[in-house]
Amino acid sequence: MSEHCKKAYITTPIYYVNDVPHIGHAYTTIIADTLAIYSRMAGLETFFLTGTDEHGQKIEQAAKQRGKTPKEYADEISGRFKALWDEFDISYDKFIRTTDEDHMLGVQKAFKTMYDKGDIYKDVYRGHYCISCEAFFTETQLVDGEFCPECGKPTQIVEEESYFFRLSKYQDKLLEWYRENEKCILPKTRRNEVIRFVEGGLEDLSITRTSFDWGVKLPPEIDDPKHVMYVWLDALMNYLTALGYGTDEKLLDFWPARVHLIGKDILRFHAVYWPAFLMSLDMPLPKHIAAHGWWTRNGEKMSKSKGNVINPKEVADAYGLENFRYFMLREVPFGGDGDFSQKALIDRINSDLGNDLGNLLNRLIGMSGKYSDGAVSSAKVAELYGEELSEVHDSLDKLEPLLFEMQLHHYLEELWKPLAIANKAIDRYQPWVMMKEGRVQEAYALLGLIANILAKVAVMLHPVMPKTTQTIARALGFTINQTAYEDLIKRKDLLSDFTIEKVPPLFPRIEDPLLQEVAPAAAEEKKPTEKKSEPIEGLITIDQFFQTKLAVGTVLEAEEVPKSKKLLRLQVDLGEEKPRQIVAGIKEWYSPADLMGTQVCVVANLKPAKLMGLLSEGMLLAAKDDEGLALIRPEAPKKAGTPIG
Ligand code: ME8
Repeated sequence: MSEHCKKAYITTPIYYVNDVPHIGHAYTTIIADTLAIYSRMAGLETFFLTGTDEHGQKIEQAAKQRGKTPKEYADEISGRFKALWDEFDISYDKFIRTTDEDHMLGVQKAFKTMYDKGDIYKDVYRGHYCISCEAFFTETQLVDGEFCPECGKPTQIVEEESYFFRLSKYQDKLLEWYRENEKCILPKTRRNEVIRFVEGGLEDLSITRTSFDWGVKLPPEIDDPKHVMYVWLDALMNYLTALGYGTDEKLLDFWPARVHLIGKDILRFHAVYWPAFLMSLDMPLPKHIAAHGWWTRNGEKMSKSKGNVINPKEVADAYGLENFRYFMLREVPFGGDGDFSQKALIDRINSDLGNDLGNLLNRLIGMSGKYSDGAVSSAKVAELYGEELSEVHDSLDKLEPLLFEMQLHHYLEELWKPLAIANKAIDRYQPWVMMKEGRVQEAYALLGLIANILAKVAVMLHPVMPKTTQTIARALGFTINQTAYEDLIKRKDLLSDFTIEKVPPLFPRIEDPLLQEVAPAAAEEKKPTEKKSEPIEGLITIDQFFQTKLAVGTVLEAEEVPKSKKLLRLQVDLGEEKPRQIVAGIKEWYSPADLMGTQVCVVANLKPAKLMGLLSEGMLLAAKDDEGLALIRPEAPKKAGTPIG
């Protein structure tokens, strides 16, 4: 980071309120949070913005489907995003909503400024519009002449009066910006992609709609009440209105943004439209637009219909929020796609965090307790272990640029080198031998080296794992803050002498997946591990229980099995592609009409079996006593396929 840049304005996309937060949203937000914590620690004046995008036809429709007004609906979902970020301790400075009054005023001011400049004109638009992506496509971009190239849904032909932004006017200026600023779009491969797109020619952009209502109106001076603003103009402007643009401009000196963090899905909007709008407004351009890749689950795209969307809270609750943060940032090279699997997460926790970091601290606590009653000193560290120390500092020096160029996986990889140096030093110098041979000073200095390495690593890991690293720091007698960063990292000072505080192991080993898998592709992970726990007096472990996959099913069809006194044949929806056929011995107690449309509980991973020549792909849960049999059903209706457990 260059010295003259004392401010850091960091943003996430503002998330649409048509969906509840999932791992993808958490990923972007956690990266931004990491950068923000680092910036503050490094003494930069930092402003971290996140929020929700609440206008547009998509939201209007989603609200209608639920019998709510768009605002009621937006309040609810926006609240869920905010609540999750609060629960995740995300250190945002502002949570913006595009329904905020001052945001809407700011957007109107921008529209008027561009209009007065001659960059906006009125015409008629005819095009193929995808409601889901809120984007127009040309005939040639469509798939099979009809479907959206981004999401695959059918597009509509829309012909309407519209205001246009002269995007074409900015083509050359944009190309100049990309070419002169090698790092304006990260990773660099994405920049090449954008350059190719813009070189292909830019058409003017339709920036108002008359076909729906739920959006920011045009400025009163333009007086054209049937138009509302295109949701992307409204949304992108949030980065400026959050700083008070057009209303109370006190914070506007945070502009330009140091980095807009986004997913690769919205690169075109951020790397083409947004800088063009800014040029039209005569505002400086952001320093970086950084686009990360896509998360899939066990190799599959996540989707609501597959029921394999990862709920970040569930993962954080099971595995620990900070372990999850570390995993996401370490697992995938920024810009590349990442696959979430519990196996990969467990490996990272056990190996990187448990073995490399946690054990090192445990070893230090153990050895210093034994050799010196917990007293640790930095005296003689530089003298006796200067080579190790300088290698450690070399690694630490490389970190900051990696962080600000979004190479977070490299950052963490590099940060693990000092830990390897520390672990290697213990194995090589064997302090227990030193103690035996009476080389006490050397052994103490070695412990001092280990403590200093742990302290420095903790400081640089702090943005990724804020609380865990404070616990490490506490054990080592200091607190992580700007002073510690200046002293231990910038000035390469060593720790003051301290007495180590014992802390419980930070990363207990995890043997088996802690969450039940929903996707069948997860079979791989469910393989029993080598180390199986023995049943104690008929008890089973939670993992053994979860080997039985129970789910709520909806009975779509029911009929008697000819010639059978006992059996009914059911078609049961378990939220999968096809309903399951289940043949159940319940005819004595239920007629087909009793069952149609009702819900049942199903053992869903039972080996299929044939009953009277019919394949049965599951078993219903029921309770039977002297008075007869009763099916077990959910107390309130649940979506077909909802796991039980
Ligand atoms: O696009 N993997 O909002 P959005 C990784 N409102 N990241 C993912 C992801 C996945 N599977 N799914 C979503 C919008 N994301 C607009 C933005 S900004 C002015 C307006 C993340 O709710 C990723 O950051 O669809 C992506 O860019 C963002 O969520 C899209 O969120």
